[in-house]
Amino acid sequence: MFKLIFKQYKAKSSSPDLNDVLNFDDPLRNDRITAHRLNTCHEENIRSIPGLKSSSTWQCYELRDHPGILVIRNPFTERGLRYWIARCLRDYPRPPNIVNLNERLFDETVRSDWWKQLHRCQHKDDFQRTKVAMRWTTFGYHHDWDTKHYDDHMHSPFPEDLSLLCRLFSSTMGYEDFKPEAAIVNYYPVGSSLSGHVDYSEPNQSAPLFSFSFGQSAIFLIGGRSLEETPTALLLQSGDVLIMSGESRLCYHAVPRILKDHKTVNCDLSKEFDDSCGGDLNALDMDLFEHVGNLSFWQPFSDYIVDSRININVRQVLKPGQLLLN
Ligand SMILES: O=C(O)CCC(=O)C(=O)O
Repeated sequence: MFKLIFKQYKAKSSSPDLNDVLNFDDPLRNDRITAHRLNTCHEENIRSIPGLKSSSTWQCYELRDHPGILVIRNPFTERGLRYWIARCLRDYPRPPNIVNLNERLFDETVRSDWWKQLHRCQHKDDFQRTKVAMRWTTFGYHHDWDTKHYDDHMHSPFPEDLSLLCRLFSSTMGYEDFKPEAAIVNYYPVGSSLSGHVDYSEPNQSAPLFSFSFGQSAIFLIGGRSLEETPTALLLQSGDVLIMSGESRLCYHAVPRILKDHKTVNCDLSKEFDDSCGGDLNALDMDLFEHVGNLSFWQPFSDYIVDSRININVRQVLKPGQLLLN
């Protein structure tokens, strides 16, 4: 059943039927979604990270048929969204992080600074080829796509800003001990997809998985422990935070379709008040946080997400008390 529904949403010939896709903009009209209470005593911590709206405005939902699947509908300010998009495009795909770019197709200059070299492309075709070639970057423990194992020797530092963001969300969800140890940033040009899979490479399979969506929206399928079970389709929009926890942590999931429906906000935010600016200014790259408010700086990032989605997928790898993998 999972594969059939995946194919239906992926089919390029038709525009997808969104009638059965759960939309968190109109959640409580649907009896498959319930409101989920957050641990709001963390407001002070939330204010410590610039780019997040006050937690009193956050809307969190749980899926009735998939206990443990939680969605926080975009808790980011416009500047916050821009910051994370820029981090994913400009900074995260650089060494020592690993990227998918094939060494037979791209030389070292592109593989080590894709975003910079992309904007040096002289020809439109070259630009497009280089743009859509970037599909993932990994950091922390690097996922080995062949063996599906992590290795103590395949590890790069986990960025402090993303670590703080994840620890904030995990404590808000009641997972005080969550440790962000591995991340995959997935880049999805419109027309691409990710087929059904279960994330079982982590020795720690009881810690939740945090997934942040930016740019264009996606249809996300969440199924059960077997491919026989009928999945539920959700609409993930820019800024949404999806948490796979509890019994849903080891369920099949997929992204059959990227929709081109998200309009980017291109006003100049440089003079605008960001309600979270009082935060701990060392937590983020504050130069970048400042610069994304400037229209000419923001424009290339905005152009990228006009036809692309970015997903940051963060996992804990080690079990509590475990120091090494091998
Ligand atoms: O893009 C997404 O929303 C999901 C990504 C995912 O499932 C993965 O990286 O394992």
